[in-house]
This record gives sequence, C-alpha cells and structure tokens, in this order.
Amino acid sequence: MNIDTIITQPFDDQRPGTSGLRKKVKVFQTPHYLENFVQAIFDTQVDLKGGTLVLGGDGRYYNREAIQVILRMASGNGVKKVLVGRGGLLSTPAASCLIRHYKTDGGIILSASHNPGGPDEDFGIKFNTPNGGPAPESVTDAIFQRTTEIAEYQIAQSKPIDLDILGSITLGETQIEIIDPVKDYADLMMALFDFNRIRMLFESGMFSMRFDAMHAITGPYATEILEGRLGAEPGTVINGTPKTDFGGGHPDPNLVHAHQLVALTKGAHAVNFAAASDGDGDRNMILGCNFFVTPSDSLAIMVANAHLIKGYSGGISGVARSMPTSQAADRVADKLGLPCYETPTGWKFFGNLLDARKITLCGEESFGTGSDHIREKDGLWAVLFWLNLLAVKQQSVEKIVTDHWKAFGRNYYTRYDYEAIDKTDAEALMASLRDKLATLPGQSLNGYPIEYADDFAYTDPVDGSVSERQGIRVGFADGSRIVFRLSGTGTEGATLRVYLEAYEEDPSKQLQSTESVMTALVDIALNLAEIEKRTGRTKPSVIT
Ligand code: G16
Repeated sequence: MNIDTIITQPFDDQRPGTSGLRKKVKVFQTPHYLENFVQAIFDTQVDLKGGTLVLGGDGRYYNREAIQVILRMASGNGVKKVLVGRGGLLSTPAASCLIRHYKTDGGIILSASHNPGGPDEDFGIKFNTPNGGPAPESVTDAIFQRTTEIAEYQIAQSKPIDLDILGSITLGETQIEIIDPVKDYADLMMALFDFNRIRMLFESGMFSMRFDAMHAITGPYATEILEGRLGAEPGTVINGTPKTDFGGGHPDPNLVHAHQLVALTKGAHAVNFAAASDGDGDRNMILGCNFFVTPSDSLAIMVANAHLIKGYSGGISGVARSMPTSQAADRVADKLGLPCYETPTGWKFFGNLLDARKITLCGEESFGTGSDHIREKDGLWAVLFWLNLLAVKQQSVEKIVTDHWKAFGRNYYTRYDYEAIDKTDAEALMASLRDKLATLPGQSLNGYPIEYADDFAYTDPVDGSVSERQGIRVGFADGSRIVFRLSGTGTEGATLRVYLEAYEEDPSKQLQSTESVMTALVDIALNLAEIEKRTGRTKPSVIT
C-alpha cells in the first residue's frame, strides 16, 4: 500500500463553531480543504495512531466522498481500525454510543445537523473524544491551531471502498469494519426503556403516533425501533428514507420546518403523539394532539418524572441546561433538591458534568435533550422517554404538560432568529448591548424592573476552564428573561438569536398564547438591541 505525502497550505477559516466545522459543500470541495482539517485531527489526537476510530455521517450530499477520503487518510496516518456505519451512515447519537461501547479512541462525525443538504448547501465535520462527546474547546482549539500551520497530509492510495457490505476489509495496515449502524444503539435503548409497556400502548388500539424522520438519518433507526422492536403500525415512521438533500427540505424539527407532521396532530383524525428528529438525529420535537411541548418544558418534565422510567428509576444526580434554555428545569430541580447547572450553548459543555456524574439529564432550548447514556443529545432517546412516560401515565401529552405547569409554574418561551444578517452589523449590535450592561440593573423597561444584566461567563466546575462572552442575559424581577447571542452554527453571515422567557405561577393564567404573553418582552428586546436600525430587519426569519 503506497502512502502519499501531499504538500498543502493552511486555510484561515477552519475554526470549529458551536458543533464542529460547518461550511458550504463547495467550500469542503476546495482541493485539500477537507484533508487539511482531517490531518489536523490526526496530528493533534495522537492516540488515533495505532488506535480505533468510529466514522460515519448523516448521509447528506458529500458524505460518501468524504468517508472515502477519511478512510484513506486514516490508513495513511496509521489508524489500526476504523468502524464505519454501513453506507457511511451513523446518527450522531449512534456514533457516540459506538465510541463508548467499543471504547474507541474517538470518532469523526460528518454532519451539518439541521442545516439543509445538497450541492449548494451545508456540510460539516467534527471530532468526538473517547468519552463519546463532542471535543471540548481545548481540543477544538488545538485542532484549529494545527490547521493554521499545516504543510502536508498523508493519504493512502486506494480504489473506493465498498461501504454497503457488512464485514471487514484491510487498507494497508488498517482494518476497516463496515458495521450495522442501528443494532448497538437500538440495544442500548432497550436497556433504558420499558419496551414491553410501550408495546402494550401501541397494541391497545387507543394510541396512534407518527415520527417524522425528515428524510434524514433517523429513518432506519426509527423504523427498526418503533415499527420493528416496538410493534408500532407500519407507516408510523414518515419520510423515513435518508436522502442526500433531505428531499429538498430543511431537516430541523420545529413547528416551521416539520409542518407536515404538525398537520397530523390536528383535526378529526389527529394522532395522540408525534415527534421528529433532525439531519443527524440528535434533536427532537415532541407534539401531542394539537399541542406543542417546548424543548425547555420537555427537559423539566423529564427531570420531574425520571423516577417512572426504567433506566432512571434509581434516581438522578442532577440536571444541566444551556444558558438560553428556559429556567423550567431549575424549578423542578429546586423542588426535588437536585443540583442544576447553567452552561454555555453547545452540547460539549455537558460532557465534563456527565463524566463526573454531577448530572444525569441535560437539555437545550434548541430541541436537544439527553442523558448520561451517551455524550450527545439524542433525538430518538427523547421520543422513547416520552413514549415510556405516556405508557406509564396513560394520560395525554397535554395533560402531562399542563399538570406540570400547575405544580411548578409555566415558563412561557419563544425564540426569534434573524438569519444571514451582515456579520459586522451583528457584532456591532452585540457590542452596543455589552456597552449598556453596566447601566441596566435597577432600570425599568416597559414596567419591567431589571434585576441583572451580564455577558454570560462559565467556569467549568470539573476542570476549571473558563468560557467568556457566551451571550447577553437581561433578567427581570418577576423571573422573566431576555437573552441575546450570535449563533455558532450558521454558514452564511451571522444569525442573531433572541430568547424570551416569561414565568407564570398562577394556574389560571397558564393557558394564554405565548405570543400574547410575550408582547411586552418582545418590545423591550427590539428596542434594547435596536434590531431594526442595526440589521434592517423588520421581522425575524424564524420564530420558534
Ligand atoms: C449545536 C449544538 C447545540 C446548540 C445548537 C445551536 O446543535 O450542539 O448545543 O444548541 O448547535 O447552536 P447555535 O445557537 O450556536 O446555532 P446541532 O444540533 O446543530 O449539532
């Protein structure tokens, strides 16, 4: 086997964002672009030499080509064994599961998550460490640093490898094992949830469900688990065949992009339960009959009910949420006497807390929930958690959520996204907010007294690392909050996110529309950040 050393030059834009390096496919197709980043991983993650790597992606456009390149580079860099999902496919949670299950030296996941796919759309790559989780900032910083000085990469000469047949192949000194992408993950789910009870729910004839895989990676997983192992009727999984362009859709499980599913929860033939997952399978949306569960509420309800679920019945050690996620989980943790952590946006910040067993459950407003079973958020896991809860409680989704509000209060929640705005304008807007911070506490805006205003900074309680400038928080005396931050996952210009939260303790006021409750807070946010003046936008691109 010949190994070529290819001379290359650094690119200056390979700093990973919130979750890996995400760019347009065309950028990744630039000669040496993908290779430089992959070589930077091999150069900095030295245990991979002679070690084992998990490799797979969400099946989007360019997935197969990138897998071929990475396999040849793994061989060129002395990796002993690579576990690859058949067809080059692995959901993000399944990759995390495999890294942990087979105790590998890490994994490379190809995905741009919920971003659209296709020749003119997005692609992404990220490295997960041996704990199965996204690389922490110390690792991504080292990889980035390496990309700025890289001068050559190693790649084995080889014909394309057949990714579609299970079994073992050798490439030089490297063993490549093509494995079933679903089996180990599905087995793990069976260990955590009461499959018999959920099966009885499906068999009762009183319960119907649809799961929208959005033509993305969870199709094969959901079909095997829901229709195969749990006996849900065929057709429960819709849009279940992964496509390189996600069928032209936007594989983001929210009320806007999963509208086909939302429609199935309304009208005379509405299903009792509906759920969706995203491009790479780590996000989830939970719906009841004509009812939407906010991701923040979903986390809080999981914490409150974990004792009813097989895998968590022994008790949970604590909970964490990302800073912009609503404080609903905090209220549950408070009542149950559990520790609750507030971390910056990015699943990677949960890793240390999970490894140190400080928390068992964690979640984010961006449609992500998960637990210590792996080190990624997990879309299907969340769906199974809810199914298990429905099977135990024998109540509707709406009843479970509204009872929860009565017990803990309701955190009304909404997020406004201003996508693809000018980067300089976005940074100026944030800078101007920062300038105002010191003078805000004590002021009253639209009758809302401000209690605190800061730029969120996080000190990791396990390793002491500090992450600064993680978003502007403005907190009001009644528990309401406005948060401003710039997205770290977009690939075009900048995306401003405005997160709004209003707390309501009085059950008689818990059934208002979120829009009406938020009017005053929205007004405060628009004025405080001077959004229209600074971005030229009169309305957000998406409201979730
Ligand atoms: C990633 C991160 C999440 C984060 C989300 C949105 O999710 O893992 O922690 O909440 O991006 O980040 P941002 O607001 O910076 O765009 P995913 O599903 O895209 O991998």
